[in-house]
Amino acid sequence: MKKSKLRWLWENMEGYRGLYILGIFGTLLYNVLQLTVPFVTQQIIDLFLSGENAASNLETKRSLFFGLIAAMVLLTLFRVTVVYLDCMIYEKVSQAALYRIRNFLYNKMQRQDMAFYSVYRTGDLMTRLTGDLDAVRHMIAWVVRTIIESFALYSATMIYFFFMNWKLALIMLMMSPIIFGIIFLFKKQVAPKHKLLREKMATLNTAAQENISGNRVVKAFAKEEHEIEKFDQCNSEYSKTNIETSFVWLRFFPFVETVANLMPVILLVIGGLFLINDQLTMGEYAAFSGLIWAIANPMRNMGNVMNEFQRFDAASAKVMELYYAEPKIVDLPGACDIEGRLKGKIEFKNVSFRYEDADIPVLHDISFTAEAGQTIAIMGETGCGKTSLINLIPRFYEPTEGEIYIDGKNIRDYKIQPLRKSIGLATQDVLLYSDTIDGNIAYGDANISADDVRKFAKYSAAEDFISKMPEGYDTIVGERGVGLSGGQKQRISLARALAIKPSILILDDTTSAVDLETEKTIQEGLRHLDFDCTKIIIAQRVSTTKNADLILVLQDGRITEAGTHEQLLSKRGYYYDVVRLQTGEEDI
Ligand code: DUT
Ligand code: MG
Repeated sequence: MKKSKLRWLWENMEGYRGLYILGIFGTLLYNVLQLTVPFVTQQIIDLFLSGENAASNLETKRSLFFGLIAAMVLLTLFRVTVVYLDCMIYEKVSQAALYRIRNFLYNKMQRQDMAFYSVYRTGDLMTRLTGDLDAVRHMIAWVVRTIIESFALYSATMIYFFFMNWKLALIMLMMSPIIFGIIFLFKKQVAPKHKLLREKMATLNTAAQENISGNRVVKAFAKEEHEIEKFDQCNSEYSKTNIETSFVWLRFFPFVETVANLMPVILLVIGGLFLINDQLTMGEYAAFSGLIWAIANPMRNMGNVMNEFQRFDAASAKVMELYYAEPKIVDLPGACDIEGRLKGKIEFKNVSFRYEDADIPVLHDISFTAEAGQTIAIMGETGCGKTSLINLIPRFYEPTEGEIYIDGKNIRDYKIQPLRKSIGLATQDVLLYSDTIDGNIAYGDANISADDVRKFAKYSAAEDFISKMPEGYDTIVGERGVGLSGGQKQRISLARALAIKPSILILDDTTSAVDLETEKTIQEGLRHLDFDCTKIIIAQRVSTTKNADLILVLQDGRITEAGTHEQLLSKRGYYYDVVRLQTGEEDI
């Protein structure tokens, strides 16, 4: 993980490194070419304007005079061309690196564990993919370029100055350490500000994102004003931090500016003395004076460069954290593929589970067996650990103790992807994509035919309401299934789980929002599927559970009752009470 940020950037320029180096040479070149005009001007002044033989030179060396002017024009044109091509190179390389990093990050995020998503806020992840990445691009395209530019200009000019008059050049050079000292102090003060600024930006994005996706809740509670205020708070803090960050430079700016502005004054005084004492020609003085900006401007730029560099530093730390994040749940060495279909026998052996951030386990010593093709119902009050239990089967989380076997093999010994592809899961919190209903049902297997889509919709008792919609299966459902009722969404999510013809079907409260009649149709559909599968159904209704081969009652993360409907009734425990409550009968 502790790789230097610049090295990381360099690695991501793969395929474009040669071009980038060419770009850097281009920058060096066009900055050295900045000297052309002053250099030629110096020659012209000394030879043809102010030198001793100026008048006769103009007569005898006329062609040199025009040659110098032509060289000046041509070199200037050449310089402009180099600048133009150079800009294109920086743009191309930075975009290419950005493209690569962005894809890589997205890929990384897709492969993270469920636990990852409970740690990182969506707004923060979005910031990494947008604002932070932009700061990274800016580093490649602008910061590096400006540093090279300043360095090239400054050094070339200094070398030229030394050749013309080393004493005067040395005096000019002595101002530089002062600037470096100031910039160093500035860096120390501004770095933490940029880190803070980056955090504020993520907070702001999180606030906006949560509000957009949660706007229904906001409306339901009429909390618009409150949310606007909350956002305003984040916004003003972001804005305040931005201003503070800019003000840091303002504190140092006067000193840098004073030093930069002193340069022409020093030149005027000391250069003037040199001129009077004949230690400097008029042409040389003009060259010094014409190029003094090439010494002063790089100094002025340093503040800006340092600011942007610190922005890159804060942003790239965030991007790299994601770049090098590794999911904890991965294929074990030697994990095997799944040939053909799984039979679907599931065994839990003394499984306990605790969430990483929690102190106490949510599941204790869970053991049960589901034979291939059986239906297992899980019942229990809210928060007792039902969803946590089923999340262990596709390895969304790993048990802290105990093992889970499918078809007699530890699930850790299967490769994750084929394992998950064998499991059809309809989650408790239904999420549909903004796509057609057909597209949503066929999500797990894009190749299934329209007839099959219809068939699975029938199993899920969704056919009726879908065909009544204006555009049937081509109706586009909004983000998260806007435009559908809760029960309709659940049925589409069930059809989606069925459409991959899974060996194991897991339904997490999937019929909680449908009426009893529809539920009966779904039960009927599930009994007559045209493929074999083991079903694990979490449900609160006795009408769903009573036909199961095995009913598990979960209380506080422990199985307290297990058996068939009849067996559990005769136990007269929790299940018996639930049945009495739901049927309204005093005695069964
Ligand atoms: N829990 C966590 N972290 C999570 C999810 C759940 O700590 O990411 C806790 C909350 C709860 C316990 O685990 O105390 C069991 O949650 P689960 O979602 O498994 O409960 P459930 O039986 O599915 O409840 P419900 O019927 O409300 O869906
Ligand atoms: Mg649940």
